[in-house]
Amino acid sequence: LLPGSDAAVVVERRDQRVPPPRMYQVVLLNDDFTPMEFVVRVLQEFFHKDRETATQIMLRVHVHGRGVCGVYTRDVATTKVEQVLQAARAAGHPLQCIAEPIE
Ligand code: TYC
Repeated sequence: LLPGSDAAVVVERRDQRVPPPRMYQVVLLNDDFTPMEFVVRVLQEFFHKDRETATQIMLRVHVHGRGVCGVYTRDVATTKVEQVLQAARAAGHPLQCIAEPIE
């Protein structure tokens, strides 16, 4: 402020809370051709599951048709899907993986 000025500085207090980001679950889909061992390794490498957990998820997909690998923000979920599809393609497997918003 200039000396002698009567102007007041008004700082509005704004609500700085932001809503939590929308979360996406990455889902593996079953098929008849991708080897079980390949799926277990994908779950270990890209979703940081230990071997036992990875095996449980793989078997859930095998039996029920689909299974959740993890829940992430949109960009991370999209990247995981791309990594899985790229690895599957490179190995010649038809493994499918999708990201879907939760809630
Ligand atoms: N159904 C496959 C088989 O019998 C195994 C499999 C599990 C494939 C999970 C895909 O996402 C999957 N070899």
